[in-house]
Amino acid sequence: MIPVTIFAGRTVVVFGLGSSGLESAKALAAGGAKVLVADDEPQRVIQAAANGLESADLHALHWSKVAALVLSPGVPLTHPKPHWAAALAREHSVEIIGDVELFSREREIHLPPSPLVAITGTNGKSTTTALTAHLLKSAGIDTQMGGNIGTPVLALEPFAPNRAYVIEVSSYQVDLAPNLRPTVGILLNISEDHLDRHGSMENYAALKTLVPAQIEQGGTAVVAVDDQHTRAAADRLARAGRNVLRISATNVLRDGLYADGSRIMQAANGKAVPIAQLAGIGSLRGAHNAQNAMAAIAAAQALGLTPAQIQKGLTTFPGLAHRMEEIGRKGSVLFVNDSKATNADSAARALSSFNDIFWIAGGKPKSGGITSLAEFFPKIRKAYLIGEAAADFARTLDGKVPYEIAGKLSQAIDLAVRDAEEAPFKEPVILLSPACASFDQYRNFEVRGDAFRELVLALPGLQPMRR
Ligand code: UMA
Ligand code: ADP
Repeated sequence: MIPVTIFAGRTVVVFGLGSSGLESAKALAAGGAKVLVADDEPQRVIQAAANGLESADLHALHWSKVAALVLSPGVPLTHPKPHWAAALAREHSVEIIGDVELFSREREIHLPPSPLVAITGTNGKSTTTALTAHLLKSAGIDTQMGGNIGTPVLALEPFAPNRAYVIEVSSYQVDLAPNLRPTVGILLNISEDHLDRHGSMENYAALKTLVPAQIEQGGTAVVAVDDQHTRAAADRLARAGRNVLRISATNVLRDGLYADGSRIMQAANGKAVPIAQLAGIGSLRGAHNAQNAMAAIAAAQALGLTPAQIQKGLTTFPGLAHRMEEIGRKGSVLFVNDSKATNADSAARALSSFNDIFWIAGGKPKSGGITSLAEFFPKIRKAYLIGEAAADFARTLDGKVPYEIAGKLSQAIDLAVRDAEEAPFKEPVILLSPACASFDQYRNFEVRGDAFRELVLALPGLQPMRR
């Protein structure tokens, strides 16, 4: 845990007692603050009390004695309307911050500050965070990884000389972290998401842009310029004098990193040299992963890794579960778990990354269905449809792609194995990339992906992938 000392001797209210709130409360108490906690769920408050935390009725509180309100990222700050606890703090001019802000302020008083890589974007945050941490670790750097990816930042090991931190930050967390000053601030991409919480696309894009904008002196702002929002952001940051490193998975750049097939090129003044190779790295297939890989490479370079160290790290990256996760092979058939693809946009990434696909799709449908995926239909040898969306998906595929209504995942796998094993292709791929939420049959996408993995691993003759 990182004890938070900056509020020592003062009163801080922590609202929201999930993983990040509980950790904030403990870290503040360990650093000498008087901590009061609250949550809309009485059960959470009872649990916190059992952990020795003192609760408070925020309506009856002497707010003039409160130094800060630490809000959990899931609690609405501004939209659709400010949460009542945030409104109360504002009424009394008490600052509202999050756990990432506590982390950042604490980091700044431990000199010299530990290197910090902060990663945001609409998609690819977790993959880039895990890959960056993996590159640093495999080069022997003492590395801590956390944030939105799962481990609350204050649960990480305390600051120490030469200990590097790689954190994933969501837009909710950025909104509560006005002093995030990373050594490397990465912005991957911006597309429409979470507008209910930020009010407008402008607000959302502006928040995301704060991550590269707030780099510390001498730091590097890494921006993938593959969409209009991030391109505009990179130009603005460069005009404001930030040290911007552009990366692109889709275009040749004069300066920065870009992908040429599976080679990563480093360009300066229009001259480019290859600096890394993604060919044959199963966990980094696809243009989207080239974007993630370049961002991680840029961070690793900024932190002093050599090209050889970077290549070694890329080659050994196991990838994240449920995101184009290679489970194993049965003969020539490759099994891939992409359960995280809960919408058509995400499924498109996987469909674009493979050929000769035996596609397992369906679940709880999302609006728009799979009509947007038509460009990939020629690569799909057959589809196996599961869950509530099956009938709708069948209508879209009718006459274009052979399909069977499989109902359940186990049935879909059996049918797909039967077909793929008989198919004449070099590497048939049985791909679970549902383009649907999981809630009709599973608790969440992780449980769905775990079920797929277990069913596949139980197939006779299956060679599991080494991870
Ligand atoms: N709560 C209230 N009132 C509310 C809302 C929430 O009292 O109006 C309380 C709940 O009762 C609960 C607590 O707040 O006790 C939950 O807080 P939280 O939702 O902020 O969740 P944490 O457990 O603290 O997890 C948070 C992140 N959650 C969100 O941003 C929603 C986790 O990201 C993150 O991994 C964790 O901190 C550690 O940093 C999750 C996420 O879904 C994975 N993120 C979103 C995403 O990726 O799209 C942004
Ligand atoms: P996040 O943490 O931002 O949700 P993940 O790394 O968990 O992102 O990836 C989630 C899904 O987003 C992947 O399964 C893939 O479909 C898609 N994805 C991953 N990286 C990118 C990227 N750079 N651009 C667009 N989509 C991506």
